This record gives sequence, structure tokens and C-alpha cells, in this order.
Amino acid sequence: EKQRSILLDSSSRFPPPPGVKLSYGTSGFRADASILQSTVFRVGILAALRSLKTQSVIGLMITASHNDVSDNGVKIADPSGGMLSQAWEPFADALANAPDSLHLVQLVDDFVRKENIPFEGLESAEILLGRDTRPSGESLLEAAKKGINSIVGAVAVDMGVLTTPQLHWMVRARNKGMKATELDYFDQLSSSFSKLIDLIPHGNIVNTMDKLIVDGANGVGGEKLVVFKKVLQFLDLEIRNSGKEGVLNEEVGADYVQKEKVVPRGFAPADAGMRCASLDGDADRLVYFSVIPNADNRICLIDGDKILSLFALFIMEQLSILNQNECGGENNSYPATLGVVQTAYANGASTDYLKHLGLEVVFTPTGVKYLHEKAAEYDIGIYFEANGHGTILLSEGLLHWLDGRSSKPSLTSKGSEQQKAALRLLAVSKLINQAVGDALSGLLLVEAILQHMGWSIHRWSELYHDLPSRQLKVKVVDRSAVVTENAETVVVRPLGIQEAINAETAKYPQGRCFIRPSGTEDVVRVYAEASTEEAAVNLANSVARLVD
Ligand code: NG1
Ligand code: ZN
Repeated sequence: EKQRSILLDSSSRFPPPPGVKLSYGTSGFRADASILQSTVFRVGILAALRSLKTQSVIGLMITASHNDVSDNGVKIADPSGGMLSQAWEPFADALANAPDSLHLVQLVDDFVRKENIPFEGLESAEILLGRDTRPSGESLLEAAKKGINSIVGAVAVDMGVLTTPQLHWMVRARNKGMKATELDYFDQLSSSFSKLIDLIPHGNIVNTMDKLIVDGANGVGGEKLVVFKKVLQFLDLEIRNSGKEGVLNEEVGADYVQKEKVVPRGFAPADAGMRCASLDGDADRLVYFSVIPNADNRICLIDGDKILSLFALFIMEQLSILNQNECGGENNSYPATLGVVQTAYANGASTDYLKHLGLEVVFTPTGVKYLHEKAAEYDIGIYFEANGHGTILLSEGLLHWLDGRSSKPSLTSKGSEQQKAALRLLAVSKLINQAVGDALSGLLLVEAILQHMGWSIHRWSELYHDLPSRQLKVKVVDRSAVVTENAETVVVRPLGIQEAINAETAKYPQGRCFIRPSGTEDVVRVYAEASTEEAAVNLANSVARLVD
């Protein structure tokens, strides 16, 4: 009863914006920041209930990633550090759209009963809050606190300005009983990075490499990198667009660079030949690029697919060393399964390349929650979206076995190649964020592997050549009218449209094309690939006309 009146009272202070229907999409709720107070307040309630239900620490992140600075958004990190369980998304939608506080209290009441959420006011709940650098973040974070505080026993811990992956990492670490401050995060990343550098085979340290220039998207990633740089060894970093210079995501950042394939602000022809990287607005995406000399600001893009390919090569090398039989005798190898996960946006050339390496490549719909889930089925699962969001997951079983390999001299002689390979994979598991794609940790792994291989950005870029591709978006009244199947490669509704797409695609050598409704914007996206730039553009345009 007391709980009921607190909830009624506090929620009446956060009326929902009239005439807006929000849905918890691939990245939580996102909208213009001015209409989000009520939504964020309600997600605070949701996070508290999730914490009560799981009896674990939960995260709540306020960010709109690569979207405009005037937008914002909110999403929840589950106990593992991953995305909110999909089973709770319908409740999230219902809660966000409840017309008034009476309906809201009723919804909460029903849900608590249905989900058997312990709710005597005796249990405690803890929610870590983080936000990116958007100016609207501060007051939205207050709204989240109010939501959390309206659930008896729930405590909000304000972690301040963080990258999205930092918050996910902290939630995961806390639930494993580990320390989870930003300092702990930086410590773990920098020590595992140093470890990988220590383990570089002699002779490969050809390029105590030239510096890396990072575009921080004028957001939280750039800001954090400036701090991190001070404790980071073995890497010469220059950080641009770290926040002071310009507007968040405005002609800067990973999304801009990947979609437009031009240099971000702050970069110039004089940077040609340098190794450059771009983070997105909340630092969960990473792409690399180099500026093409005398080419009108065009770049040579190294996207998520190529980062995935680099990671896969390195992992395969370590697994193959581990499987070489040292004494020619008994075989102690661990039958580790390795799989890579992509979406339909992966460049066809990358998929061909990965398959030629002998890798198992599987596809899921867009949205990291799907990729992550799939990758977790392997001992080592590597997933990346072409836009640069991805990570590597390593199973507990494999880590345990590697621990044995690296420490028991009876299994591998000390200083042997096998021991080093085991130590490298263990370092990767500490460096790369196991909760979610993380641009900062991904960047360090890329840098460590390039040094390990002795590769320049050019050598890396030459692994394969991307097929020309084109992305368009078509504004539609109702994007839900488009229904897809088979990892979004086939349209099943509206009827007949897939046949029309097939007919268009067949006109182009190496043509591939698909459409899907966006999960974050009111648009239908068109992706086309073909043997030439012109063909890809034409194919995309003609299919976009089918959608219109
Ligand atoms: P939608 O709007 O559903 O295409 C976009 C990205 C996703 C993912 C989400 C979440 C593309 C084509 N789509 O989703 O990969 O990153 O945003 O931020 O890049
Ligand atoms: Zn992002």
C-alpha cells in the first residue's frame, strides 16, 4: 500500500508526452530528448524491478549513440552486462506508453504478480546509472533516479559520464563480485594490452608503430580516451574531436565515416597514409580508415567486417599453435568451436573471405542482441556489424582449459609456443569486452594484433577488397508493413516485392540487395551491392523506388 501511494505520487509528476508511442527497439527507447522525461523515469522503475527479479545489479544507460545531439535515449543492461532480456521488452513498451499513473501502477502490479517479483520491501535492488555527454543527460538521469527511488528498497548509484560499454562492463564486473570503477576498467584494459605486446614474437616489432589518430566523435569516447592515454603504454595516440572542438556526431564519428565514406571533421589531406580510427557517440562502435591522397576527402574504410577478419585471423593462429602437438605424443588439444556472426549488411567480399579461411559464418537479424546470443553458442564467437559494433566471446570452459595450459608446466613447457598462445587468448578475454561491443577495448586489440603481425593499415586493408555498396533510407508511413525473414534477406510482406527485388538484382553482376524496416528510425533501409560503384547505386535507387 505504501509502495502503491509512492508510485502513484511520483509517477503523476512524470506525465507521458501526448500522442507519442515509443517502443523498446534494438537500442532501447530513443527520441528527441525533450519528450523523454517520462520514459526515462519509467525505465528507472523497470530497472528496479529487473534488479529485484534477478537479485543482481542492473545498469541503466542514457544515450542516443550516433544520433543527433538533440536526441537522447535509455536502455537497460542485464546482470551479465548484456542487453535487457527480450522477454521483458513488451513490458517495457507497455510501461513507457501507459497513459497515466493509475494505469502505470496497475501495470506494475500485474507484472510483479505475473513474474513473481519479490516485492515485500525487504529485498534490495541496485542500479548503476550512466550517461553520455549529451546536455540533456543530466536532467534525464535525475528522472531515472526518481523512477528507481519510487520502488521501495531500490538504490540508484550515479556513475556519471561513461561510455555505454563501460557501464555494461561495470554491471558485469559487479555481478561477478569484482571491483568495477572506471579505474578498474582502465587497469584491466591496459594490463591485458601490455600483456599482448609482451607476447609479440621476436622480430615482429618492426613498427614500434607510428601513431594512431582517433576521431572521438566529439563525445564521451574521445573524452575518456584523453584520460586513458595517460596510463596507457606501448601506444602512441593522438586524439581529435574529443569534445571541445565541435558538436557531437556532427560530421564526425564512426557512423558518419562508415556511411559517407569521407574524412570526419578535423582530418585533412595531410593525414594521408596515417592510421586513423573513429568512435561513435557512445563509443560502442569502431571503424578504421586512412585518408586517400588527392581524392576529395575520400577515405579507404576499414569497417566492422574487416576488424572481424583481423580478429579471426589472430584467434585462428593461436588455436592452431595450441593444437600443434609438442611432443608428438598424446593429444591434449581442446576441441574449441570457433564461429563468426554477421548480418546481411556484411560486405559480401568479407563473407567470402571468412569462408575461404574455413570459418563457420552465420547470420542473424540486425541488432547486437541477436548477434551476441548467437556468438555465445561457440567456445569462441566473434561478431561484428559492418558499422563497427562487435566483440569476441570466450566460453568459461575454454578459459579454464587455457588457464591450465598456461600455468601447468606438465602440459606445456614454460615459454613454449603453446603456452604463449594460451596466454594470448587469456589476455584477449580480459581485453575485449565480454558484455558488449566496446570501441576502446576493440581499438586496443586491433593495435595489439597489428603489432603482433607487423602489419601496416594498408596490409590489413588488403586482406580483401570490399564490393561497392550503397545504403539508402526511404521514409514511409508505416515501416511495420515490411516484414522480413531469413536474417532479413527475404521480404515476405508486402507480397510480390521480393520477386521485384530479385528481378532488379539479377540485372547486375555480383548484385545483392535487401530491404528491412529500421529498428531505430521511421524508415525502410535499402542495401545494395554490385561489382561497380555505379551499379550498386543504380540497384539501390531502383529498389528504393519499389518501396516508395
Ligand atoms: P536500424 O535502425 O535498425 O538499422 C541501427 C544500425 C544497427 C544497430 C542499431 C542500434 C545499421 C544499418 N543499423 O539499426 O546496426 O547499430 O542502429 O544502434 O547500421
Ligand atoms: Zn553507439
